[in-house]
Amino acid sequence: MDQQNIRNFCIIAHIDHGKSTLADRLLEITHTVEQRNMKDQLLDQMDLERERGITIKLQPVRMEYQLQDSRLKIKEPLSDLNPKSYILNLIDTPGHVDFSYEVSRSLACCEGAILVVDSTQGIEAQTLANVHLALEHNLVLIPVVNKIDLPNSDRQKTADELKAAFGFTDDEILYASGKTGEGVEEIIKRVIQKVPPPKGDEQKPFRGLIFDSLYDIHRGVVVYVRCFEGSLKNREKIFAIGSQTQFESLEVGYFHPKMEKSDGIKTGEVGYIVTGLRDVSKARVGDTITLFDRKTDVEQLPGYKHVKPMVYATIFPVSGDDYPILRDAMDKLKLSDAALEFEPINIPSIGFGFRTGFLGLLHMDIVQERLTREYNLDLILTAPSVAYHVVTSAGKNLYIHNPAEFPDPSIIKELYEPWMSVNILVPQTYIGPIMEIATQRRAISKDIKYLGKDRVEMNFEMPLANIISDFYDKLKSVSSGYASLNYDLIEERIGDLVKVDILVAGEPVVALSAIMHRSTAATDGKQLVEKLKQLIPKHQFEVSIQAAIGGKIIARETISALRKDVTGYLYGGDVTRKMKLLNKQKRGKKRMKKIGKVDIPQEAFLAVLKK
Ligand SMILES: Nc1nc2c(ncn2[C@@H]2O[C@H](COP(=O)(O)OP(=O)(O)OP(=O)(O)O)[C@@H](O)[C@H]2O)c(=O)[nH]1
Ligand SMILES: [Mg+2]
Repeated sequence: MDQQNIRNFCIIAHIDHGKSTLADRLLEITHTVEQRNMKDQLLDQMDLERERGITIKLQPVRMEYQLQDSRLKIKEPLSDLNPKSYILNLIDTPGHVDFSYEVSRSLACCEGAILVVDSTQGIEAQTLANVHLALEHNLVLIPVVNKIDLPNSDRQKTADELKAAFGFTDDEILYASGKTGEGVEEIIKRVIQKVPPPKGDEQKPFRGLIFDSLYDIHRGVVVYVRCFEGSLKNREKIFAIGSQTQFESLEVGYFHPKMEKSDGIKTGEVGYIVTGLRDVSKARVGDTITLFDRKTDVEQLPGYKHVKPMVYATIFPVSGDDYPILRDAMDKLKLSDAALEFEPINIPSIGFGFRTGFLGLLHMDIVQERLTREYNLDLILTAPSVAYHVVTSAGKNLYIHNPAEFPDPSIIKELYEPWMSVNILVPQTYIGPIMEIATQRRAISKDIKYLGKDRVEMNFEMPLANIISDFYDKLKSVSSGYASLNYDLIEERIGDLVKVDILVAGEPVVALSAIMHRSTAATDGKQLVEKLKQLIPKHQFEVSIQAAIGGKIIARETISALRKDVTGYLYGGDVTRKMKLLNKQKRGKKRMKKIGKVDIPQEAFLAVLKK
């Protein structure tokens, strides 16, 4: 295929605005997937994505499109386009803020992006954030007002917002329904018309960027690549420049969206390479692959900026014997989750685990779920914490990712915490209540901008610790679900923070301790103790729960001893699948870790998050 006839683009939007559904229609129009194999949000291939109805991972697919095919009922002739066959390389991306690293990696492989906005919602926080990302990559944007089939769709208002926020003109904006397919062909034509074909010299040696990867037990590491120069065939000797590793292209192919072998991959194309590598550290996302015997002629591509985790939690196996399985599972999971970071840690009285960095709480939840299902592990996660920076009186810098690592207050000279710039998009009627919940959480209001008629963008600066606790839930409830949120790190700032220790049955449990703002630590500590009382089960003996700041007890509750034997629930009769699932979830909820003499359930570790 002539390079001029290739288009590489992705679909970006706020969560749930209909990216994957629109991708379904593109797959149908281009006959990429046979009708009998079609299902809703086909590109959401992980079980977890399908169950939760959200996209978690980027997903590439290669489509072929015949322009001016009578079947496609193209209305007006496109004089500046050749009536030919086009290769459309699409990448569907997630919309949730926690997965924006997937978006930025996708953007680096594309020349254009379809910007989808749900016309029943209008522009939301990740619409703005993703547009900014796309513009940083110099992508051509094609704005699409989506879900126009819905009775409460307001296309004019949505178009006005697109014009006000990004300066689009009327004739640039397309209208479509991913559900009914209305307007979708126009999108394809616009992509062919507006998105430039990939540049790059076919004669040069192969130069490909790894933008994603996975581990296959039979075939080893499989890397997803965008070829920027040259070409690659099956069974060539290749070289990863960053990791300085030689290997072979055991199989090269395209995504349809299932992986299908081809003769090779050429300049401007997107495909995969089966490497056979077993050591997962040798083919990292962001690395450049070239031909082994041309390795000195090829310069490494810029790759990706390192993403910094937002929150940290420690993952422990419920049974210490599972630690080696967990270690292997984390290594493999990292390959299909490029944002995951971890290092081994040993916490006294709990044992060996991994201090793990996540991009947010949904990311944390997904990682725990994937480790549990894909590797059959029973895990406990400690409460997520942001990273603190301590300068000691001796002038040393300590980075603390876990309240358990907090140093003795007497040696702390300065203590810093991460502050974020926060963007909230909301109808203007909610300005008051949002201002209130934000300022209660130490936010500083910066400005309020109008986007279109009644939608506003509120900008704050706010400590990350206050965002991850319960801010998002509160925001949704005070705005009847209309507010959307995005945030970025600005800097670390000095904070007046203290560590609240939790003692269970007289023993400090470091995994339950929390770092809190001094002004609210006494009330928050008391609340935490009350919640723990509800969450920790009764034992054969009385269990006291105390909160202490610097050795001084600030709150105490007691869980009375168990009186009689409790027999487990028995389910009789016909057990439906649904019931089985419910039981499984119940069992999951009972996951506990024995610390000293006391069994502490998973929810107790997360109690500090809930207000
Ligand atoms: N009526 C109607 N519903 C739609 C349309 N497009 C998507 N939906 C529905 O909107 C919901 C979200 O659709 P998805 O395609 O999963 O949205 P997404 O943007 O891929 O979501 P994430 O990837 O999780 O960010 C689903 O319930 C879809 O059925 C549309 O054009 N019309
Ligand atoms: Mg999706």
